[in-house]
Parts: sequence; structure tokens; C-alpha cells
Amino acid sequence: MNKVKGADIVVKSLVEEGVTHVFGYPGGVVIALFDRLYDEKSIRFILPRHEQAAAHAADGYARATGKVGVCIATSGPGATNLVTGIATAYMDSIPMVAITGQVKSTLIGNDAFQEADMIGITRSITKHSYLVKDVEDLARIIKEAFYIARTGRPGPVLIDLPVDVLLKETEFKYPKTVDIRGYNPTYDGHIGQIKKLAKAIAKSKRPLLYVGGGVILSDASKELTKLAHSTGIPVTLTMMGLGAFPGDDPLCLGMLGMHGTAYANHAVQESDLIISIGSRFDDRVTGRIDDFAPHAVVAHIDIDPASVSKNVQVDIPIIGDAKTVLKELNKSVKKTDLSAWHAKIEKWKKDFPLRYKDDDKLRPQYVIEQIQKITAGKDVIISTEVGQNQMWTTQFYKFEHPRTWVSSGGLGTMGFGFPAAIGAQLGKPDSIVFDIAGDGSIQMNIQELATAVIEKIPVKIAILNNGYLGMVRQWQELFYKRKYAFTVLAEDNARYCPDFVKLAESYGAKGIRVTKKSEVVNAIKTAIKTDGPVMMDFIVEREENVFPMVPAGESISNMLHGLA
Ligand SMILES: Cc1ncc(C[n+]2csc(CCOP(=O)(O)OP(=O)(O)O)c2C)c(N)n1
Ligand SMILES: [Mg+2]
Repeated sequence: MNKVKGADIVVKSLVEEGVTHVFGYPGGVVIALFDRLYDEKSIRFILPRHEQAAAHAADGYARATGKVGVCIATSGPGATNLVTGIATAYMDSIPMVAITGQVKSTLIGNDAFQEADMIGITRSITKHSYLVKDVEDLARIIKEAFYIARTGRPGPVLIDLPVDVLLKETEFKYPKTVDIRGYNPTYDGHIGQIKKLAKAIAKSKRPLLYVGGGVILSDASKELTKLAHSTGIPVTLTMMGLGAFPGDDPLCLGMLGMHGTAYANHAVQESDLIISIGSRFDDRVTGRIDDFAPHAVVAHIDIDPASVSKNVQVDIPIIGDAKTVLKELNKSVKKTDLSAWHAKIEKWKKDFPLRYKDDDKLRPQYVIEQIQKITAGKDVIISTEVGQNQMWTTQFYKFEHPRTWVSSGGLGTMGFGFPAAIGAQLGKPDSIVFDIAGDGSIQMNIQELATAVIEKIPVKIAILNNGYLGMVRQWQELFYKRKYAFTVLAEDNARYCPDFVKLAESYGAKGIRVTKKSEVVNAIKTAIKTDGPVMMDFIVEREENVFPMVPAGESISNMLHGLA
């Protein structure tokens, strides 16, 4: 019998799972594990400069590829630094396995050096977690962790590994199957319910598909597109759903909700049949819940039974995998006459287009439009930070394909975009990867410039530099009488604090400053042509706002439109 250390078992198990990229940061209790990882040639190990970035990079990798992202940190502060990244992945149902070192089993609970109770800390932000107590359980636990992370409604799973377990020896046998009591996600929808939905579609005069990230997670874009095209039902997408249906399709209404398009929100409010697929009626989508879709029969297709009728009472629930259910539904639907509905929507599109002031000032929306134009037809992945930069991207970038949009939805994590872009680029080396950033958010994980330069990860950062924590400033402008309490990052006389160009250069990346509209196209083209990472600093109009906007807690019928 050939005995190996727990550390070997972890690495061999990762190889069995087909893991090719691991994002991690070392420390005392995981030295044995890193020692083995160092020798494993089939795994590329990426050393970020902060554990939070390891988690976000693993997450970005998972979003771009559909595979399980893996991150590793040492016990105590290393592990707690992962927390924001784990919570971010949890809120957006991203498959991830986070491995944390733990102090020696016999010291747990002793306030040992660098001890943190990671199981306790992450209980509400993981799909499941394991404290490994016996090396004999290790391979089975890793197998289960990957299985749980990627099946059903995906999510992060934590494995907490005491140092002594990593050092103990046993035989390595990777289980072929898993058998987890009480965990059996339902994939096939109930046939009777699917028939009921088909009938409702046949009867409906104003149907609307309301599509969330679940469609991307279940790889159901083709089936969704087929449903929309064969029935003529228009499609609106949540932020997480962007890319599930082509943004330039005539049936696409773009995003709904707080910063959604006016035509999407009007369509929801007048619809007589809302078909929600893989979306969870988040408050940013529904606005005031008792006035959401007041005339509609609501159908909801979702793999997570806990999401159904949680916020909005559902008339036709279908528990199952989006792809499997849509395949079945597509067998029993046909085109109905929706011409009056289409005409109504066309009128809204004409009356309330997305727009911004098209003058000679450098406006952030223009930058986003140019990124789209210049990269048209190429493989592009766009990540964003959080704030106005993110919302303008949802509005002005028309995502065509699933897994080309990487952004923190549920948690809204500033500092996510750049490390996530690094992960996405590693997963999709042939894509052009942009992080559309805010000047506030980018500073939350700016240290990853080192990772990008040293690992030769050619992410293009486009900072929409408004000198403000812009989204919060926008709320202050609209609802707090322009009292900009602690949202000013840089007054006009300190616009370059930090000087992002010099900062990029100090890391060995290329920095480009853009102060005029006429320089935008050239800067983007130069960035794309440059081999390594590039940081573009667009000095944009300071007080540009994101419109339309539904004020928090109001009905989505009550949109502020901004421009007169
Ligand atoms: C980690 C974190 N802290 C605070 C917030 C609250 N918040 C949301 S948007 C925002 C402003 C972001 O500023 P910036 O990155 O410059 O983007 P802008 O809105 O100006 O485009 C803040 C502070 C958050 N979402 N995440
Ligand atoms: Mg800003």
C-alpha cells in the first residue's frame, strides 16, 4: 500500500477534478500543501497580492469558463481575507471551492496563533462547508465539495484543513461517485407544470421573458433564444442575465429594474404573463414589490425551490434546470399574434431610448460605446467594478454571448472587477478582457497590477475617473440636496491622486491618460495592441448620472429620466 500525505491527496484530488488554475497565497499552516502544488505541472498556480483577489480571480475564472474556481489561503488573516470573495460568489451562485488552512486539530478553539473559525464565519455565505478532521475523509470531502459547488444552484464550498491533516499519511483513492444524503437537485421540471405554462403562453397577449443568471449557469442560452424566436416573446434580462440573449436582437429589451431601460420596466408593468427563468426577483429588479408586474400571471423556472415565491407570489412554479425545462417547453409552444404588444414596445423604445448628452465633452457612456465598437466581432469579456461604471456598462454595452460579462451583482463588491478580469483572462486566454472601472473601486485591489504584469495577464483597465464615489454621489445629489458627504475622492486640483498612469508604469504596465473625447478611440486601440496589461485613465465629466433610475423602494413605474 502506497501511503501519501494529506497535502498530496489535496493536489491529486484537484488534478482528478481537472483543475488547471489555482489562485492562492501561502502561510504557515499550508506550507506542506504549497510544497506539493509547486511540483504539480498540470496546475498553474497564480500568486495574487491579496487573498481577496485570489477569491475574486477564482470567481472570474468560473464565470468566464463555467468551471469550478479554486482559491487557497492560510489560516486566520489569509482565510478571513477570502470572506468578501466567497460572499460575492455566493450571492451570484458561482461555483467555487475555497480551501483554507487551519491550526492543528488539537489547538482548535484555543485562540491559537492565526486561528479563525472559518466554518462559523462563512456559514451563511457558503453553499456548504467542511472541517476535515481525519485524513481518511479528505479525498471524499474534496469530491463532494466540487460536486456540491457545480450542481443544482451552484455556489462556493469551503474546505477547512488543519495542518496536521495535511501532514498525516494514508492511501489515495479518489471516489468515483458521490452520495450525499439529502442533496438531490431536481433537473427535470414537472411535465404538467410545463404544459400549464405552454397553455398560458398560448393565451397571453403581453408575455415577457424575465431572464436571470441561472440561464447562463445552466448553459441554456440556445434554448432560451429558440423559445423567444419561436414565440416572439420579448426578453428582458437581469444584470446577472446579460449575455444570455443577444443584446442587439430586436426582441431584447435590455436590463430591467433600478437602472434598467424604461421600455423593459414598462413592459413588466403592463405584461399579462411574466416568465421568470433563473432569476430571483431581487429588490433591485422588482422595486416596490406590491406594485411589481401588477397585471401578470407569474411563472418561475428555477432549480432552487427556495427562490420560488420568496419575494413574489408565483402562479406557475417549475422547479428544474433551465436548460432541461426549456428544451421540454420548446416542444409545446408556437407563435401567437403579439403584434399589438410588439407595437407598444416599439413605441416605448422610441419614446424612452437610452441616451446621454452627445456633445464634445468626455462622457463615460461614450467610452463604453467605443469599447464595444472597436472590439465588435472579436471575443471580448467585460468585467466591471461597482457603481456608475457598472450600470453604464449594463446600459451601453450590448452583450451578445453568455459568459462574456463578469460583474458582482448580488453583493455589489467594489474591487471585484480587476482580479475577476485576471481570472477570466486566464480561463479565456484568447479573449480581449476589459475591466471597466471606477476610480474608487479600482483602488480596492490595485495591487493586482503586480500579478497582471508578472504573470503576463494582458487585462485592459478602463477607469471612468470622475473623482467621486460616483454612484453614492448621485444618490446624494438626488436625495440629499447635493451634500457630498465623504464621496469626493479628488477635488479638481488633485485630479491625479493617485496618478494612475504613473502608478501603472511603476508596476511595469502601460498607462494611458485620456482627457478629451477625440482621444478615446486611439487609446482603446493602443491598449488592445499592447501585449501586456494596460491602465487607461479616462478623465470623464464629474457629475454625469445614470438614468433611468428607480429610486430605492419605489415602484418600477416611477422612473427618473434625467435629460429633459
Ligand atoms: C466594498 C464596497 N464598499 C462600498 C460600497 C458602496 N458603494 C457602491 S458604489 C460606490 C462608489 C463607487 O465609486 P467608483 O468606483 O469611483 O465608481 P463610480 O460610481 O464613480 O463609477 C460605493 C462606495 C460597495 N459597493 N462595495
Ligand atoms: Mg468614481
